[in-house]
Amino acid sequence: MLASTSNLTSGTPAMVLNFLKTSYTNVKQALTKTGSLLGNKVRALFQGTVSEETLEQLEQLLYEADLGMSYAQELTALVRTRLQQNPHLDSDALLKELRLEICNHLQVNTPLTNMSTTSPNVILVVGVNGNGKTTSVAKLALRYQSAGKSVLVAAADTFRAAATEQLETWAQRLNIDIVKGLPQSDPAAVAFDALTAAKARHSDVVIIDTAGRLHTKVPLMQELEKIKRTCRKIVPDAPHETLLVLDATIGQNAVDQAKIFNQFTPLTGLILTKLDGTAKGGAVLAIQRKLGLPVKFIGVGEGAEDLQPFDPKAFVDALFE
Ligand SMILES: Nc1nc2c(ncn2[C@@H]2O[C@H](COP(=O)(O)OP(=O)(O)OP(=O)(O)O)[C@@H](O)[C@H]2O)c(=O)[nH]1
Ligand SMILES: [Mg+2]
Repeated sequence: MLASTSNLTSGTPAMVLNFLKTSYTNVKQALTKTGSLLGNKVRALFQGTVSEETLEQLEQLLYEADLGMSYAQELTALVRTRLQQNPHLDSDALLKELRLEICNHLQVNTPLTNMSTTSPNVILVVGVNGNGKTTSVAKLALRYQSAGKSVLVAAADTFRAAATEQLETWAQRLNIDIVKGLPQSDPAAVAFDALTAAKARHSDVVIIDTAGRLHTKVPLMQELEKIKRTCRKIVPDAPHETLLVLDATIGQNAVDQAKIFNQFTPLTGLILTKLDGTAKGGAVLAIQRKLGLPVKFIGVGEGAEDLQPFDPKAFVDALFE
């Protein structure tokens, strides 16, 4: 059952440089493309005399940026209060207030900062169909490999034969170890084999890809806990991270998905993908505000290097510039 492409190497300097780029060029380009940059819109609103109607328009603007109804109301209420306290506040001062308020609720939390050196660190990647799980597994693998860690990926999406092939192609391209199972075999068994192999090979990180599952299908959701229990037979404190991959272009639906996944299997964080697409950006903020789950990475393209650590301040600055 084991398949391996060994001979681990670090990423090329160019890849490493890409990772170190903290500028949010891609995100900003995307937000510009979708007309989501809010700064100038807010400035235009607050140019003249501010009335209750202006505040309603602000709320509408925030809502349309995918921040969700309650968060849009909450932020508008804050602006209303600030204006009551100081009616002469100009639009830039209001934007600053908004940025500060939003940043206060955003957590910075990078996975595996305290990596175990005695056992493999295990990252379980979950989510509904087509959100970008497999691609994110490959992107994460490259990230850790580029940081000098030995990585093994587990193709625990045994539901579709093509899924294993997809991860295998990535593993070959990135020169990363892979453990896979037979089609339709138990995904927990693949995880078991992967952790066993990782322990034997002294791998630093194991990243487990799972099949896409609808959050409304209870047996599929319960399968995730089985995978976790099985992992613990090999590495007692595994998985160290359970990351939910969410498609940022689906707006408020992503909030519902995260809520239900978290109920079935505790999540440690989120990867938001497709922020280079039609995402409006506000969903990132709404999810953190509502669920308190840290966004750990954002996906900004289909390439292996298109994964950036989420930098809340840079993101909010880009959105409200
Ligand atoms: N533009 C863009 N496309 C992405 C991103 N992440 C993933 N994709 C694309 O989204 C599609 C689905 O990605 P997968 O990684 O196969 O998604 P998945 O969640 O593994 O899908 P299932 O295994 O079928 O549930 C692919 O075409 C990816 O290239 C991203 O950040 N940006
Ligand atoms: Mg997949």
